[in-house]
Amino acid sequence: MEKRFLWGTATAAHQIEGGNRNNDWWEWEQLGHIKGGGSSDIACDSWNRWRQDLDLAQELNTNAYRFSLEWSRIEPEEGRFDPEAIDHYREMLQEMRRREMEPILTLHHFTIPLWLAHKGGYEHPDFPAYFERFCQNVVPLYAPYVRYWITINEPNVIAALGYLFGIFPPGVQSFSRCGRVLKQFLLAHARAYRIIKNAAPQSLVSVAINVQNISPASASPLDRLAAGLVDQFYNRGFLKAMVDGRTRMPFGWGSRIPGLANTLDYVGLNYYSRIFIGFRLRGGFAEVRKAVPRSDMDQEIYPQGFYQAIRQVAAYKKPILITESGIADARDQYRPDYLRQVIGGMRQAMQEGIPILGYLHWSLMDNFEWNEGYSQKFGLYEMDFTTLERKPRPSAQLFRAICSGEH
Ligand code: IFM
Repeated sequence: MEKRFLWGTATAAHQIEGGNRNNDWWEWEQLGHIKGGGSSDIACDSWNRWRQDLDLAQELNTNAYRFSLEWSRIEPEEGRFDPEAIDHYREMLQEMRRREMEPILTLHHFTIPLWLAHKGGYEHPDFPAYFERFCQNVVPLYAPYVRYWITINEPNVIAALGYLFGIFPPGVQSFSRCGRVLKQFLLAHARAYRIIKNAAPQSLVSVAINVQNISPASASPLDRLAAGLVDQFYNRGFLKAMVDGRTRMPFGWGSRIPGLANTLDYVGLNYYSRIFIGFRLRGGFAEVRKAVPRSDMDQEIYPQGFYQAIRQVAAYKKPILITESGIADARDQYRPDYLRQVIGGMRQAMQEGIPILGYLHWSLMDNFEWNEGYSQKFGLYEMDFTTLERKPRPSAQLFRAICSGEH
């Protein structure tokens, strides 16, 4: 078990690297799905500036950094693996080790190579095998440097936004297809888990699950029922399946997935906000909007829910790593208080004996926020997307003080 508490920031390749036109998101951007017409073309140019970004992370006095591999750079064509891209990420890992920063490596964060997207993407029957092949080609090379692995970032978000609400690629709106994709992620995770454990038996593997605080819109039994079901489907089902190896609604009816049981070494927890759910005759449930304080991204500012989210995932009796938490707040009006409150909630949970390995703030700097483009600013560093200058927000100082034990 890690001795030092991990304090860090989190990023994802497609959101910061720039200069890559080879994945499904790039194509989605070209189709005009992004707010403000934005594209990931340059993003933060971190493909070239990653050393400078590690400097920024170190200036916060962090000792960990979470980032992701861009599959479409590493395997730009089916079955062809690019040695330069592979070396690029290895160099990053080596540099982090030199700086005594713990890398937390995400193998898949929202994007797939175009060749795979054009074949049917996550729904292709061989998606788990394609992911396995990708992992086989990178995991043994990176294993000497990595202890904490995340196979898939927010499988529940990709399934919900891409296959139920249709606002992420491929823009599908179908409950059954959403369920099928979740099952594909479980199959893919199980395969990746084995590869990682074979290469590095001591390493710890998880997904990063997005946990929303889901509350009933009213005290009515039907609203409670609807909220409970959404909570099960969205927050709980995937992790439970990783523990007992069985499918459940919405991705099955109890069948066993080979190799899946006990593939949750720790819980990677991403927390942002709360939603209210009400019962509806048509569709079963709907989000109910209440008059609550909201971030720039229209999410309720609800740091109080963080403690509850930790309590919820503590039920799996595994160590917890906070793999993301943050707020879209261009003017840095609410972030300092948000930070103080989530760290307070985390400390309370730790005092109660819940094992927490670390806290990784989303995000190091403003970046390409998927369908929201550059309109949402999650960064501790403010980014000028014209000059690519990075400037610390006041919250960066606060986070530095927290990481230094001064708060
Ligand atoms: O930017 C995203 C990230 O890619 C996944 N989790 C939520 C973040 C903020 O919306």
